[in-house]
Amino acid sequence: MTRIRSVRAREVLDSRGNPTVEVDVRTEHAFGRDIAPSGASTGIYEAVELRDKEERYGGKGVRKAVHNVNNVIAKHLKGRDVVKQQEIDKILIELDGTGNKSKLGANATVATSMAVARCAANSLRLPLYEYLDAMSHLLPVPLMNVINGGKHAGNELAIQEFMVVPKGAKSFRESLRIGCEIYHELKGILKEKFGATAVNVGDEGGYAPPLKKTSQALDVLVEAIENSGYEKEVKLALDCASSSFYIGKTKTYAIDGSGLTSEKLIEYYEGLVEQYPIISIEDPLYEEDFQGFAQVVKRLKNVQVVGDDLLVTNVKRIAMSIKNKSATALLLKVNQIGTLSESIEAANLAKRNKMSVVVSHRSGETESTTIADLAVALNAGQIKTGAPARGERTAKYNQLLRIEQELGSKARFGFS
Ligand code: 2PG
Ligand code: MG
Repeated sequence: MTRIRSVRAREVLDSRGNPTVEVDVRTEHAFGRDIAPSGASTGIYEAVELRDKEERYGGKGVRKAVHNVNNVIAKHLKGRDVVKQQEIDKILIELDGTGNKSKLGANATVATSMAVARCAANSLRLPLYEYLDAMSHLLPVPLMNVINGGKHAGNELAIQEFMVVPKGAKSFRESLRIGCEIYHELKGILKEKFGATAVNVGDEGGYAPPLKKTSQALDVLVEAIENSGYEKEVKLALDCASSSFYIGKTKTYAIDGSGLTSEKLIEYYEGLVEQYPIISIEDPLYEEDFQGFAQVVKRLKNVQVVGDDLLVTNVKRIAMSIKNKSATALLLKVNQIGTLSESIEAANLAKRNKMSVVVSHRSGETESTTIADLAVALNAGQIKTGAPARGERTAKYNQLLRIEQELGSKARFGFS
């Protein structure tokens, strides 16, 4: 009854209007569908997204990845038991045979792997989070990206994401409301100070105002939080995505109009943390600098240091980070590694070593809600999935609202 009958892929669109891979998995009685997301500030150690590099869609077509699902993967998954996720992911890893999914494409494997899990959950008539872990009841605190910079916006802010973290709320529902109220207050402030064009939004739904300095963005954020009356409940988080403003030649970081060495950049972060209620900083230094990250962990004692491009959801890199004490949290993106099982393994390794786990979307997203269920299933305690606006972002927040309601009195909420 739970044997896979068919696996079928097609080319669909992501939130930036780029092609991506959607996969349908069917058993006799059940169906599961999922779609691969796509990053812009991608780490050099991420699993590889297969793109056609032909004329259509400016080279971004994914017909080869779709072909790989329909003609290679499908054959090998037919007849397999859909509830054996690890076994199926192992087949995907072996069929690919490379260290970085570059043969089949991580976009092909991730969409397949997630669609398999969805089909399995449906075949057992379970919600996805419960299928993935029946004991998990923790709703994550949202890290809501309300000001976009870096590669996600057309402004001059070096730092990519300015997030509000309503961790003092009593429930997920309340945290979402608080974040949303601040988002709207911020809109009013930006419009008044910088004109109507300042409230145009970036890739993740946050505003992309024409600001140049980090402190300008943080000042308006603090103002929005204070005006809304949530100083107690809300803290701030940054994703510097600093590989995107690191200049290899001079070993400096281009930020706020100057070129800072890593030592000066760490001092700069120390200053920010002193001045603003920042509790989490992602990718403070470029993606190869395990030693520099360790310095950040030491010097910013009360701040969570998150590894995204540094760790790329890869157990080998997480192990290196554990050895060097380079990060206190893992940013978890399923498409960075290419299968659900490998992502869960990455989360478990991080947790066993007392690292926090932040489940994350990509800047190019889809209507898939899988990461919402995954955040609950992993007991992650943190999710970052953009502003409380744009359908591909709210899809995840809305799914968490459903899960919270469904769990009822069993639901817990909190930062961990
Ligand atoms: C990040 C992500 C998601 P992208 O850097 O954390 O916010 O961006 O998907 O462009 O890599
Ligand atoms: Mg990041």
